[in-house]
Amino acid sequence: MLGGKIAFLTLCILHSIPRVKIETGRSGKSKSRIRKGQQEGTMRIGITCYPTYGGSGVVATELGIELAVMGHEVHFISYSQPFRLNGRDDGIFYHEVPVSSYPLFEFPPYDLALASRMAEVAEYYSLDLLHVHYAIPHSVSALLARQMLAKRGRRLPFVTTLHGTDITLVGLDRSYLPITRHAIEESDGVTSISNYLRDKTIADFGISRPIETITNFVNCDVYTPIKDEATRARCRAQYAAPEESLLVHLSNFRPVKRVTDVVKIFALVARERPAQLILIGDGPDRSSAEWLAHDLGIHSRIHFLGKQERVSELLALGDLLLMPSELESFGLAALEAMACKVPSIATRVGGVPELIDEGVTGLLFPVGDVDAMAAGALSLLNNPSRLDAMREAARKNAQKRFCSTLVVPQYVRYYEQILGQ
Ligand code: GMT
Repeated sequence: MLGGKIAFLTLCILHSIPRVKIETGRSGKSKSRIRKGQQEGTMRIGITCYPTYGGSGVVATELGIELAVMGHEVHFISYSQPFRLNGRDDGIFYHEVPVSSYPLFEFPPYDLALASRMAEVAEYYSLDLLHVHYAIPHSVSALLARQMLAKRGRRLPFVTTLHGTDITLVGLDRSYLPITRHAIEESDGVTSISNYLRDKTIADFGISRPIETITNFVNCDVYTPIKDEATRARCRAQYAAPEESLLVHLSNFRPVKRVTDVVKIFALVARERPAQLILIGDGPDRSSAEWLAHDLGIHSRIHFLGKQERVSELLALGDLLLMPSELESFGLAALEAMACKVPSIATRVGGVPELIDEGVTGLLFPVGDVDAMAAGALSLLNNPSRLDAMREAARKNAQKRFCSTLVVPQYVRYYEQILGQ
């Protein structure tokens, strides 16, 4: 249904596992929400990211939450509170970066305000290091903050994590390339969310320093299939009749996501079998997608849900995720779906083949080949035993390779290595 249907999820709480839970992770450290002062061996980490909708902000926020659960103290420094932070998590602090405008400033210098705030927060809260997500302009601001504190005899190393468009689009703009390359070279540590992005950064920017791949991750307790079939059926019924297939898409609706391809693929699927589509997210291409849905006469079968907080609960309702992106350095949405036992119909681009095991946890196609993607989706939907096998494999792959309990300790070890240098 078009027109910003409000998700029913408050009425349909599926598997309300608290995001921050009490357990012992693989790192062996206590994961208690109750913090009585800082534990020995823990760090004070400043995290900067884009706080709005977007994969890098999601990863940075989830990382901060997981680090805090492990006993580290986490300070988010950004122009607004990251959207997945609810402000109640213990061990997490948020510092807003005020950017004052002045008639002379046609472009208020956020990167400078950020550098100042980073240096202040690092000093006032005795941060051990900064971790910036998305190179531009965060790594440049961190570099300035490090220099400011060095003058005062204080060490403030910083780690830059590359996410994708900071390299593939923005960083390759001639006006940004030299400063981005400089900040990457000068970072105390650099990580990339896939080998694809690591290799591309080294090749396109002529980087000589090592870049460590630490993949994106998912909290496998939050992103989890609905165990109880009756609950799943009840919640699914809000969107699809029992005999209908339910396809899902999750993105920020930027052109790179090719959301109109999602609608075209769905139209071809819906021509062959009863089906519904859930679109989660919002962004510049939403109205073109809505227009196309009307034009193709399938708008009544498409649920535009807009931005949602509890995406795990929606993903878990789907049979398949559609991710026909022009490029994905990783494809976090596909991982989140996988963890919910939902395989993907995706494009064979960037880092996606590192995430999706072709034919096992999803199907991959050339960009723009909507006919092939629709045929691929139908081949699975028409073959329930194959789809079931793929669903099982998707969840297993997420658990085996991408759970936060496996990946977050890699960041911790990386920080320790940087601090020990
Ligand atoms: O393209 C986006 O969705 C935004 C961008 C971001 O940095 O917010 O996403 C990139 O980072 C995500 C998290 O690491 C990855 O999962 C996406 O694949 C990547 N997007 C692209 O490479 C186009």
